Parts: sequence; structure tokens; C-alpha cells
Amino acid sequence: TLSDALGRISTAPDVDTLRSIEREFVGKDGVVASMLAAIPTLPPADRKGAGQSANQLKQAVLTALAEREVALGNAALDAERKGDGFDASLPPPRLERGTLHPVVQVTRELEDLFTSMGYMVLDGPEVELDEYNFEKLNIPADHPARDTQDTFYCNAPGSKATLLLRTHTSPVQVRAMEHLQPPFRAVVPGKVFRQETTDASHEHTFHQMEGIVIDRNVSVGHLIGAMKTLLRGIFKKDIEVRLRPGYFPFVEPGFELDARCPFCEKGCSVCKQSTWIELLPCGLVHPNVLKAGGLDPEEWGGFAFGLGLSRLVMLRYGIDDVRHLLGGDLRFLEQF
Ligand code: FA5
Repeated sequence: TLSDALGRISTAPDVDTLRSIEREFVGKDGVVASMLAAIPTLPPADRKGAGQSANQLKQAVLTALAEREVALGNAALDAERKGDGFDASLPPPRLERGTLHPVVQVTRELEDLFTSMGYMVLDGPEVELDEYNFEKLNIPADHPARDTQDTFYCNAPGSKATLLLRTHTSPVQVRAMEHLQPPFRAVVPGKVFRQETTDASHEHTFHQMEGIVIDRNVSVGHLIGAMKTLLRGIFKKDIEVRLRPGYFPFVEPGFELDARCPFCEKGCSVCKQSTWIELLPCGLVHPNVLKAGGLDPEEWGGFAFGLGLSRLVMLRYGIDDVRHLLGGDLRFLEQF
């Protein structure tokens, strides 16, 4: 029976057959079990030999089963490699790697640029108090920017303070003055929100980067110098800019720095053929804002700017619609 068993095992076509041979020989009611059960009926002189051959049969069958099972497994793998177009020489599937969002890339670049010039990077709340978003920035109660058309108000029922989604990063100017010992320089990148009709150059949620410098004897010359450095660092190529007077209640004097629109050749929806994109409003900090921040305007002065980060990213990468930035479309994001 041993050679019979080994012969069947070596030709067994699959693992199921091996299991049934295993049951037949070494199972509870198998050949080996009945050989052992018969031992007491044998003459005492034969018992030892019978026990030994039963155990030998068992060991030989188990060893052969294990070997055949490995061989069957290898054969299956070989077959798989040969068939079904499996080609071990092909490169593995491409791993999809994420990339940083273009706004994050430009933000980090600017943070590097500004920290190299001695600026700190600050943060501020996106849900802001009316007091910081408007009042302390010298924006009177009847100013058009307060219109609910522009501002998302989000008051908790019954709360006395007026809460809103900040419409610009400027509230951090006053928060910085309250917390830091002047002189200081800081930039504040962040998300801002406006209730507006969206188009190619206007989003309801977009990014700005505020800059604030507080020191003694700050002049418009310092402001212009800083803006020039900023633009050189940002564009690394020549982009035409223009400076014109601008009105913001929290600066005096105030300026608007515009960049020449690069999309105009092909019927532009970004600047609507005005050929200029509003990019970098700035000015000297208004004395009322210094006072609101707890500083003495006789001693301290400063300049501030509010870079339109989303629009800058558009200029940098040639994106012709601001709504792509937060649209979450992978076909857009994969390009960066
Ligand atoms: C302000 O928000 C002022 N806080 C800027 C400032 C800071 C002035 C410090 C002086 C001193 P303004 O509303 O113009 O200003 O917005 C600033 C920039 O944000 C604009 O130049 C423009 O580039 C960008 N911007 C404005 N509205 C949108 C919008 N809906 N979508 C995308 N970018 C916008």
C-alpha cells in the first residue's frame, strides 16, 4: 500500500485530491488508524513490527503530500506567469503622486521671500469679528464694503458681537499690532470670502496675502521699495505694472498696483479687455488704525499691502479663470 499511496500522490492533479488521499491514509478512520487498531489482535511478537510499519507509512505519506502540494503551487505560479499576458519585464503600474496646490506653492515661495527679508508669517481667524474686519480698520458703519452683498455674516443667534467671514486679510494688521512689540514686519497669507457674483476674475472664496510693516519714520519711499522687491521676487520675469492712487479707509495715502493682463490677446474674460488686473493695493497705515492697534501714531508708522494671491497665481501659471483654483477638478490640479 505504501507504493500505491506514493504513486497516487505524485500524480495527484490538485490539492483537493491530496486532501482526500490524506483522509484515506492518515485520517481518523484511515488505513494507518485501522493498522494501529488491529495491533492488539496480533500475536505479541508481531505487534512491535506492525506499529513501526504503520508509523512509517504515516510519515512517508505526510512527507509526500507536503512535497506534492508545494510542487502543485509552483506549477500554478508558472502557469500564471506564462499565460494571461503576465510579463515580468514590464514596469510596474505608475504610482499616482499628489502635488501641492498652486496656491500653496506660490504661498510658500512668498513666505520664503519675505522671511528672508525679516518678515514673520502670521495667521488670523477666518471667522472674524466685525470690529476687526471693519471698525478698527477705520471703515465707518455706512461704508459700502459693509453691505451684506459683499459680506457673509454668520452671527450666532443672540450673540452681541457681530461675526462674519473675513472679507480681507487686513484684520490681522490690528491683531498683529495688539500682540507684537513694534518694530515688526509680517505677512499673512489666507483665505477670504465675499458674497459676490462669480466670474473669471472673481471668486466668493479666494486668497490674499497681507503685508504689514510697523516702524519709526516709515515713508512712501519704503513702501514703493518693498513693492518693487516683492514684484521682482514674485514674477522673476518682466511684467508691466502701474501705480495709481487708491482709496482704502485704513491707509493714507493709498495706492493700487495693477499688472498688465497677459490674457488679452485671445479675447479676454479675465480683465474684460481693461488690459489691467488689480493685484496689489497698498498704502501707509492710517493713524486711526495705529490707534486701534494700541500704538501712538506720533511715534509709530507703517505700510501695508493686500496682495491678491489668487490673481497672482493666475498670472504666474497662465490660468484664465480664478474658479479653477478651488474647483477641485483633478484634470486641472494634475497639471501642477
Ligand atoms: C482689500 O481687500 C484690502 N484689504 C487691500 C489692502 C490691504 C489695501 C492693505 C491697502 C492696504 P481689495 O478689495 O481691492 O482690497 O482686494 C485686494 C485684492 O484681492 C485685489 O487687488 C484682487 O487682486 C483680489 N480680489 C478682490 N476680489 C477678488 C475676488 N472676488 N476674487 C479673486 N480675487 C479678488
